[in-house]
Order: sequence, then structure tokens, then C-alpha cells
Amino acid sequence: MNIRGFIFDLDGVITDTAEYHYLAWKKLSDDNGWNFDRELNEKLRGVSRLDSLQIILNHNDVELEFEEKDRLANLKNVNYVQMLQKVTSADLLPGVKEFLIELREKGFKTSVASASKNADLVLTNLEAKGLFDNISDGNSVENSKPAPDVFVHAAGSIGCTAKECIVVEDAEAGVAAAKLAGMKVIGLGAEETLGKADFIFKGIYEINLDDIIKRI
Ligand code: B16
Ligand code: MG
Repeated sequence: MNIRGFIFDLDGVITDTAEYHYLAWKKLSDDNGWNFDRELNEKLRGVSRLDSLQIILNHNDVELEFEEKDRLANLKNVNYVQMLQKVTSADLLPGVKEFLIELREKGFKTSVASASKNADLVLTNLEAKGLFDNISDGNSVENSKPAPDVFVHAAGSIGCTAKECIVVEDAEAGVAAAKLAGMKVIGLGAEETLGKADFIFKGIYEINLDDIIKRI
């Protein structure tokens, strides 16, 4: 199949906002007397804000009404958004800018597909919006990863079918979502969590575009 589009996850692929998510969830957990550590934070990769809170509550055997969960998730987000002020173009991960420039020079369409509702702000601070033809994020669809919706939305927005797209993802939930959408996946990270991906690399800097296209 002819590949025409590349769809990128944001956190863990374009930049690493996981540390800020960690610090914001840690503060909320400390303020509420819940246990929260870096191991649990890893389980929140690619998972939506409310689903992330639910994972922390389950871990602590805490049950709350929806309104209270909504309030706490908003509190975490206010703190997280404040930290995002520190993000600059220096926070683009290695090889990202070069790879996106190469893709566009070679005529591929590019899109973001993130679970985050702050994707626009992150990409603005990274000065990276101009590298993408489209941004699909947590505001674009109802069901978050591992549902395929955000990838389907991204593909449609750049005028491609699922089979014409390759997804770049760092999270298990994201790989599962892209596979459900019927797309090829490049996983970035460890084989234990990304085993379902078609290719696995450490980072975008390791991807050889011509080689991938030949092997698809
Ligand atoms: P927000 P991605 C995801 O981004 C993060 O990996 C995940 O940790 C976060 O909870 C989620 O976005 C929602 O983010 O609170 O900003 O809406 O990896 O899908 O780009
Ligand atoms: Mg991610």
C-alpha cells in the first residue's frame, strides 16, 4: 500500500511532557494523601486526564463522585498548564524537526494525534505547529486511546485512508489504538510494552524514512 501520511503522538514522541504530568499528579496525590510514584506514572502514558486520575484512585482504593473527580482533574491541569510555560523549541526531542522537514519535502502529509487537551499549547510553545498539516487531540474526539478515534480523525483530516498512514507512538494504549484503526505503527521505546508495533526504535532520530517505506 502506498503510504501518504504520517501521524505523530505528542507526549513521548515530539516532546517529553511526562515529567510535568508526573510533578502535577504527584502534587495532587500529596495534597490528598494518596500514594503516587514514577512506576505508576508510567501507566498514565497516552491515557486521558480523567482515566489517569481513575488509575491513581484505583491504586489507592479511593472512590469519588464524578463531580469531585472532575474538580481534582481540573486542579491537576491548572498546575500542569503553569509548568508548560517553561516549554520552548529546545524541548523538541532529537531528530523530530529534521524528520518532519524531510517528510514534507518528500510530499507526505503530517498530523498530530494526541490524547492531550493541551496539545495546541504544547505545540505553540515548541514553535512546531508549522511542521504539521493537522492537529487532532483530546478535544477532537469523545473516546480516548486505546479507542482508535483520534487516529481515524487525524487520517481523515489529512485526506488519507487508514492504510495510507503510519503512526509514531510511545505508549501501549496508543499502539493499540493505532492498530485498531488499521494503521502501521512505529513504536518508540521498549519492546515489552510496544510489542504490537510493526517497527520499534529508541527515538525518531533512529528512523530511516526510505528504509521504512521500502519495508512496508
Ligand atoms: P492532558 P499523548 C497524553 O499525551 C499523555 O501521555 C498523558 O500522560 C496525558 O494524561 C494525556 O495526554 C492527557 O493530557 O491532561 O494535557 O489533556 O501521549 O497522547 O500525546
Ligand atoms: Mg505518548
